[in-house]
Amino acid sequence: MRNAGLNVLYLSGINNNVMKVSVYLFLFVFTGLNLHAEDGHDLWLRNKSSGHVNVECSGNSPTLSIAIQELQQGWQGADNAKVVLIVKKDKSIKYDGFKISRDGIQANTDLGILYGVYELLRHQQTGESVEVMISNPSYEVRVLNHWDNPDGTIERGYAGHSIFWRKGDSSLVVTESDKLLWQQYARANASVGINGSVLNNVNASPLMLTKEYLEKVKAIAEVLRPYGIKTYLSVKFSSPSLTGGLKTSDPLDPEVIKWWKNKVKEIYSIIPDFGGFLVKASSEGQPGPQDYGRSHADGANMLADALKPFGGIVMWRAFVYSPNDKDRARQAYIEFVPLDGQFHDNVIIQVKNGPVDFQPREPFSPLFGAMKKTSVMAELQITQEYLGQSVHLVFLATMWEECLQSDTYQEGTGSTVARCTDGSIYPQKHTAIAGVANTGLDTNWCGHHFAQANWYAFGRLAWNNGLTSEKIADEWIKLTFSPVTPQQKETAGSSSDWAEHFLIPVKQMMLQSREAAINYMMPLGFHHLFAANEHYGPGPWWAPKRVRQDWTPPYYHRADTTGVGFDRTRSGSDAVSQYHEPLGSQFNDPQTCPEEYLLWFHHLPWDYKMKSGRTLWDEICYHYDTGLQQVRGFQKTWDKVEPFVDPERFTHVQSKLRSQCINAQVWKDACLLYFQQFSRKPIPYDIERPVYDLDEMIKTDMRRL
Ligand code: GCV
Repeated sequence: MRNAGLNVLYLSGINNNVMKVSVYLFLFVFTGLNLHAEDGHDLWLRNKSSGHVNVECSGNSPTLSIAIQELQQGWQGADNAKVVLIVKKDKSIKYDGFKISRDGIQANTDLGILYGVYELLRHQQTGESVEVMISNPSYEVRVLNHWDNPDGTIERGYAGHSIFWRKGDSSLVVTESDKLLWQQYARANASVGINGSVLNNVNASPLMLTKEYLEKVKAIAEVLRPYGIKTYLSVKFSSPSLTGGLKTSDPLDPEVIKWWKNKVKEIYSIIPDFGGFLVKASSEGQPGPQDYGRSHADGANMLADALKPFGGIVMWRAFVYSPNDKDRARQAYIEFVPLDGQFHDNVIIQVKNGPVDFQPREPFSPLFGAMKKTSVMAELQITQEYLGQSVHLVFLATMWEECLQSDTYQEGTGSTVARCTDGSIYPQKHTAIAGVANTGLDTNWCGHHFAQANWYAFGRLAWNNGLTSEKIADEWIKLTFSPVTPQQKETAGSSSDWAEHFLIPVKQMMLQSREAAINYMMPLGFHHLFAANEHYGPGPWWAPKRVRQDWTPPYYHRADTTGVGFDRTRSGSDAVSQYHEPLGSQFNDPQTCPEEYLLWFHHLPWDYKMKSGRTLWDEICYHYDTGLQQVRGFQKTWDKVEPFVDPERFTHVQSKLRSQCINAQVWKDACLLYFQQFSRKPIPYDIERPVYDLDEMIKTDMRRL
């Protein structure tokens, strides 16, 4: 159901340009309901050609054929123009980069040509002038991590089941519709420069390495290959003993080494361009080298050596923590920094952006820049596990930009996370970046139309880690929502009308959306306040006895009547000392610690004076309320742009925003009422009162167990 009071609402929005609005209203009433419906399946690739293009290409390959076809299908330049595609070595072009000149596109590889074509079309379709340019990717490997299980479920997936795997008798059958979907998936990835897919969950099933599953991987790889997407697999470290019939999976055991070598050989015999392995080992109960008294380096190097002759890599995750240390946030650094220099050159250590776990806001992981003789890559989470899943509209590019542009100071000012991982500072043999995918079988792929923007943003940042979120949002909105049919164009009016009434407000909403989520979920450095294991709703009280303490919110917020926050200062857990100066000292002192990280690093009294002059308690209250008000603002923004959006996508997003608003209210009420028990202070009287009852909320969450 669309907004029943639309006409009234829309009219009430008129201030100065009555005529223009009347025209919109007229068009909306008489044509708006017939706006071409869109289900979102075409993603940001909806634009069709508006004229003819003559393509000249000397080479011949499946990838070049796609490049030619894309140009013909999406061309929006001068009618009958000529474009020359040339594969020719040029030292200024790196990896699969490309050069766009007046005549056409040049690259070292066929894939570079395809990327150049997508760039050219993107410029045309977003109205950006096409200039002579060289574009090189920031990272060699730009990979999606799918947490997909062999039975088709997806860990932390919110957009339906896996596009690769399913359960039942037909689980390993490959149909024509499977292939079509994989091809559409590959095309979307290639269009933003993604060049790898890890096809299964890091909590890996050993099944994946069996002959039957490898045959399916082969079928997937064949569809992905022309688009330049390499396939990778997550592997279970104990596979030799689980499926190989060996007594051990000790990485130094000769039989184990031989088993992996043979397995790798078998994989390359059927998938010659296989990319390599992703490994979660000795982490959250997964088996690993430490089960045999060996180090992460022993484990990673053994696999790397097996892959080396074939050019494969190992992405070894640093997501490790045990309940025994006093602070989960310190542990990856403690385990990995002493191993710096011991990893073989085809191992890349994959580090989550923050030291805990993809929270709405974390400082960057101190591992970035600290491992100077090891390739290190960032792992970002595209799927919104901790950010409202596929219900909340949260544009994540701002979060990733914040992380990538954070200065680690490891090699002086300007040693940003981006530069510490892309080879500009350290001589890494391989450079890479990973994003945990948010795709599934939902028609719109991501569960929420705006979640597509996060997939898009990951690809764009992986290609160019210096892009701003503003630029990415701008491109995505234009590609995803610009009017394409004559009817839509008529409704939208001139491009400046469309920009004023659609592009600008929607972009603003996207750019504010992550800060809004932080405000209503976990402002001022709060983290992990989630109820139960679902990681959706609030549960600052949630601490069942049977659950490990470091999986419960009180471990992180430490609220009591004296104050709130995790003391990670030098007199606390000392996590601050893992940051290079001047950051260590800056974080250590509440006066110099950025307020957005205050409760991450400090336990402070409720009446601690904030920069605004308010007490900490009042500031917390205002942040929660601001977050809720921001979501209400997003609802207004969206309702107002209705004339410019097809009804299908409009109503979908409208309804998601309603749910987001309800959830933001729950977050605000739950956190304020819960923490108020400790602060013993009133919620400032100019703030709207909570509407939910704390006991009820606690009961509901307990029932969800
Ligand atoms: C794949 C968090 C998530 C888990 C995930 C894990 C990881 O703990 O909640 O679902 O497991 O991170 O990244 O390995």
